[in-house]
Amino acid sequence: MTELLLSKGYTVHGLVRRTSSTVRTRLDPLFYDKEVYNHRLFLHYADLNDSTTIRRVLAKTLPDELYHLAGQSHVGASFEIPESTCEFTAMGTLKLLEIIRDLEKKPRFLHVSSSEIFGSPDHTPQNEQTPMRPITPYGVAKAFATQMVSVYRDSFGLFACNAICYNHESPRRGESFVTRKITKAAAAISMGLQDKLVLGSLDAQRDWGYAPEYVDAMWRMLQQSTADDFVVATGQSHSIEDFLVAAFRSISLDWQDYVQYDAKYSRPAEVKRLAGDASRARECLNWQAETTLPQLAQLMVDADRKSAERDQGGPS
Ligand code: GDR
Repeated sequence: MTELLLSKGYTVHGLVRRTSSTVRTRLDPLFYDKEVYNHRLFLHYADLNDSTTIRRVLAKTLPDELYHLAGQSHVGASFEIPESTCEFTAMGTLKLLEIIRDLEKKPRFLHVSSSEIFGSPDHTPQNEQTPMRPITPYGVAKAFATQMVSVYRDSFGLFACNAICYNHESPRRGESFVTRKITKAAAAISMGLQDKLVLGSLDAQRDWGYAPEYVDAMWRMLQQSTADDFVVATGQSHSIEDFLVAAFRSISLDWQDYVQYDAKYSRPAEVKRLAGDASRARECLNWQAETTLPQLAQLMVDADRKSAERDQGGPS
């Protein structure tokens, strides 16, 4: 998101959490770019449960647009830490809406919602009218946040939008999410650095797209004349096995020789099948997903191979 906004000439103020580690690998290329950091990109310490600090940063920086992508985003982990998931993902969003409501100059607000709000829907594909029926603590938190955005838009006139995003992946995906776990393992296996990959249930189907395309949709949403919600998805549902096949095909190996099951990666409740209907985004935003699942798997495996080679001291 930051890179997209910088490429469009924006000045970006990012909020980062204060921890004892200053490592922020995803931001490093921008952080070390002397023409960017502290010129067009500024970072501020803040936390979703620290309203005072966020209020102060917003009052000082007076943003035109606010993109809210923060929160506890691991669905499986939300069963272990439901309270903090709701604290950040649900209440954190409400706190932001409350702060914006009080600002004299109100920024346009984009909340990144999730297909998890649909839980086990009656219909496939889902669209903006599909009822929310979440079945995971994370999904419940996102449903709360999504509905609050709509309440603040209707009741207080905020320019506030929900981007109802289906799974969006890239080489920057966290290593505990299934796509990255697979591509990182495939890369390591192809280089003789790992000999197995342990996963949970392979039953679920997801609509996997490429993250840079999804942030473009988010940006387009805030350029509209009226605020609204949009499903952001490819429309194609694939099984985890499809992703395994694509990732291992790119290194010419058979995934079945390497994958093992461990119940610890299975969830107490599982969203079985999701596919999004992004027709409104196509019509109103002139947006559609381009990258296919095999392309996505290939580019993630390639990036993981390069990174493993760098770690090994080989070519980059
Ligand atoms: P998801 O993504 O829950 O859809 O949420 P994730 O990659 O975690 O899981 C996808 C599916 O894979 C199954 N699975 C495993 N998942 C993980 N993480 N690790 C495993 O070892 C494993 N084995 C099987 C899962 O059970 C699931 O069915 C993502 C997140 O980015 C959310 O924040 C976002 O809102 C939604 O996508 C849209």
